[in-house]
Amino acid sequence: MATLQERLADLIPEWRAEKGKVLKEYGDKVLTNATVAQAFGGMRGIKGMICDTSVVYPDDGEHGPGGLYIRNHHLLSKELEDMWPEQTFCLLCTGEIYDRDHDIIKNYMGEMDRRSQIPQYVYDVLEAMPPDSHPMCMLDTAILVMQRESSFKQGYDAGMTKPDYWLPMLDDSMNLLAKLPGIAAAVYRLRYNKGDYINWTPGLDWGANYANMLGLNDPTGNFAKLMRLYLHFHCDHEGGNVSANTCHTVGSALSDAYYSVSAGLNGLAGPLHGLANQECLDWIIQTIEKFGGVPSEDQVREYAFETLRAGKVIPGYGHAVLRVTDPRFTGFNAFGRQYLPNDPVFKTVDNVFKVVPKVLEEFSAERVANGKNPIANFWPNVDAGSGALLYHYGLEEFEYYTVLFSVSRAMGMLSQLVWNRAVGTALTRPKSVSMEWVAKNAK
Ligand code: NMX
Ligand code: MLT
Repeated sequence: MATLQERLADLIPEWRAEKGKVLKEYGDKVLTNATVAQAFGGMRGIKGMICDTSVVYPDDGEHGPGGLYIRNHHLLSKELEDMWPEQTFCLLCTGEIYDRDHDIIKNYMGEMDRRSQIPQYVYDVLEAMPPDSHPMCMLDTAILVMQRESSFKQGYDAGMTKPDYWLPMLDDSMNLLAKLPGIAAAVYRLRYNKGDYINWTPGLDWGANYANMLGLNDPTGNFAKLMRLYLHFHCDHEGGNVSANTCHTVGSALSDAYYSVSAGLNGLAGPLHGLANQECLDWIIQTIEKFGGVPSEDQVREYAFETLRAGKVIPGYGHAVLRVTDPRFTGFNAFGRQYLPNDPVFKTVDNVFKVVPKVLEEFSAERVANGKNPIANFWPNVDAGSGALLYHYGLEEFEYYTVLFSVSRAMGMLSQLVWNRAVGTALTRPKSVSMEWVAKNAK
């Protein structure tokens, strides 16, 4: 039976040859010129790393619609419709789409069953944490504590050579992915007093297994459907976002998958990155509470300005790269329209979408008139709508939402780590300069 590892073993020599060719032909070409403003501005727009798993196009253009392309397929393209996360991970790793009955997927699902057992010490550590710990802190701690399991670390200590680095990285990736839904579900059940942990069900897919282990009532199976979609949509967003970039940097020091992914997820836990999904739903619910029901467009406008004038951001809007509506938002909206069109929280998200881009545009003009930066993007990002869907199915603990994002994003970070080990990416170490250096030399 063909396995993901065997397929990668065929593909990796081609990637290495391609890297050699690209370096030989274009090695001395300039990718980007960086300005002082960009160095102060979070390196926005600086092209300084290579990532093949996915690309984000800011706008619509020759490539097609703007947004996320997983291995050259637009997120909302026909080929990626109804994709299960198992297929997503294999696509991220290989660039190939396999049907669910393909040997590689069947074998991968068997590996998930085989590796899904969570060590008892992980539960012990989680249970010893203060009961008000943030679910993200619990998840990241659980991942870090499993570092002792790392095959990469063992191989490295045993003298493994560079061309083989990708093999234990893949092994660590599969071990971590198999355990993550169970750990994340345990965090939920422990943190919110939901009763006993629920075990992994062999033969059930990754998304449905996670849904099942959370333990919410799902008579229609639509929550499991949402979880598959959610895990597929959040999987990767090229290499430069805070979590992927952090994971990449930590991994570049040959730190193993446990250190690297845990580090990346600590970045995802920030409110300007993945934590925005909890903040978004909080904002939507506040709007409903303030106006005593689904707010009208005028009421949304009023509350949006109130938020902005209080010096806060509108969570779920704006993006560091995108300049169009995030296709992940569009995809979640389509799910909402199909399965919960009359849900008041979903309806509010829809009203917010009708109003907030215009509000941000007006507010941006005010900012500019007051000598501040414009807001670069007025459109919703991935976090603007997903919470309403989770809330509908009874997952009402907002603080937990970034954990769901994390379980998915681990696929992107791990596939990037495997790719980096396969092609032998170098230690990350950009050069910094001081303000004094700028003042002396920028002239
Ligand atoms: N509401 C209010 N102000 C905003 C918003 C927003 N939604 N988006 C950007 N701005 C402000 C931003 O704070 C900055 O102000 P200042 O110069 O005073 O610091 C100014 O506009 C320029 O920022 P941009 O160049 O438009 O955006 P940047 O690339 O720096 O940041 C985000 C991108 C996503 C961090 C920013 O749009 C934001 O804070 N959005 C709200 C939080 C959010 O939704 N984060 C989730 C991102 C997706 N994810 O899941 O990771
Ligand atoms: C992501 O999915 O990582 C976010 O949209 C943030 C980003 O791409 O910078």
